[in-house]
Amino acid sequence: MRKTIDTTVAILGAGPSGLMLSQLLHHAGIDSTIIERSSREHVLSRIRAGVLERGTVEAMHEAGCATRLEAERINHNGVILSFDGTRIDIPIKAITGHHVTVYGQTEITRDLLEACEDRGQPIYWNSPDAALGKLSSDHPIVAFTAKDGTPIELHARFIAGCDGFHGVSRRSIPTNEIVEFEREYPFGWMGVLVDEPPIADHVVYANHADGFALASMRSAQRSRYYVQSSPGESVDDWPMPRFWSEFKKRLGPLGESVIEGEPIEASIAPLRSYVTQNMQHGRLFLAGDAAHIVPPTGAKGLNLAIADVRRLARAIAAWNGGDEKPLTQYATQALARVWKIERFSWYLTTLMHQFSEHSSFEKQMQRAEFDYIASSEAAQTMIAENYVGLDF
Ligand code: FAS
Ligand code: PHB
Repeated sequence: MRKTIDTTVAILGAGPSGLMLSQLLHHAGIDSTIIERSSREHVLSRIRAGVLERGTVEAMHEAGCATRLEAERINHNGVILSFDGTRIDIPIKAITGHHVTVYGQTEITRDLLEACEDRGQPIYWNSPDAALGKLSSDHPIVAFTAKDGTPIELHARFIAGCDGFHGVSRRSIPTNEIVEFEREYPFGWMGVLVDEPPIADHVVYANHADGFALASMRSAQRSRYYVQSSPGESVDDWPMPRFWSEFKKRLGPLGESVIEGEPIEASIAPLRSYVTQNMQHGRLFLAGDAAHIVPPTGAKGLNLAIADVRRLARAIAAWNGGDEKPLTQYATQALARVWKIERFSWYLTTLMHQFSEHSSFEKQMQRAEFDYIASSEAAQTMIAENYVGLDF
């Protein structure tokens, strides 16, 4: 027997955007129901982003979830770019007045999830078969099977597609209406998490003739390292001796202080830029990776997702108060900011990686851009104001 449940906002996905949206809506007095494809353990096991913009920290405060963040955060006043061993230290705080915050996405997800569970937020875990319907009506529905096998029909006022790039929400928009833009990069990132101290006080982005490397951290004792990998490679193609050799070489002099540790996590992620213009379709609103993907070079994916749901929560709260205008403006306003951040992520990815299809001229252009940044306050200001986060 199918069970019918009423909710104001049906949220697909218990990742950072879905959980943040539910928490912000709660603070606005609006109920929601979350449907998540995976298990609670799987969601909490994901190791992804590490650098937070000021807007993401503000959102955690608005959500009432910033206690651990404030206790454990690391503030970075700068970022380091390295090119064939030459480094530029960009003083982002001195330039913009803002710093960035190092605090892992895994912790963000945990803090939000615990706050949702503490107040009894309905979350249906292990529910992979959600199907969306009546999106053009005022009462859209989500039909799914709960973990115990009960068929459920969720009757909502809005559906929030926070189910990531491979979710069902964007795919529920008629294909003849979807407008999308995509660039797949000819490389991925092989990442490891090690319990060894970071090699520098700030995040290091390095371009070397043999490929990109990134040195980040999660705490004073835990580091997050990445190297550019080739298409089709898996973690098995990167035994640790190969990883350490490439990582240290690509970092130049900074690589000399690397302490090789046994990884507590290792994974490979493909890189792509993607945007759908359809961040709204009837009563379906897309947010986060469901609507757009950026290469992680600019540390923007998570921060963009949080900015979307911050905007969406405010729009639904305005609707609840009788003002529908913010909702009608959601997609246009969100996309205006998304495209600027897509540009920055593409720019930094293009500058800092080795492209097999690049001619010697394009390689010279990378070197010339790097030398210009080293010598130009204007160029460093562009990078700094994007890195700390554009105005919301
Ligand atoms: P998410 O993908 O995090 O969450 C979507 C949720 O929806 C998941 O829990 C999923 O299980 C669920 N879901 C999917 N389909 C569903 C369905 N049909 N029904 C119900 N639930 C469904 N960003 C950075 O800034 N820096 C990084 O270093 C970085 N590294 C990354 C590495 C990888 C491998 C990936 C995939 C992304 C990385 N990102 C990084 C980007 C990442 O942080 C995302 O921007 C961020 O997780 C976006 O959050 P959400 O929009 O919530 O999507
Ligand atoms: C990370 O710490 O995982 C990280 C930092 C900066 C990036 C991407 C990932 O650009």
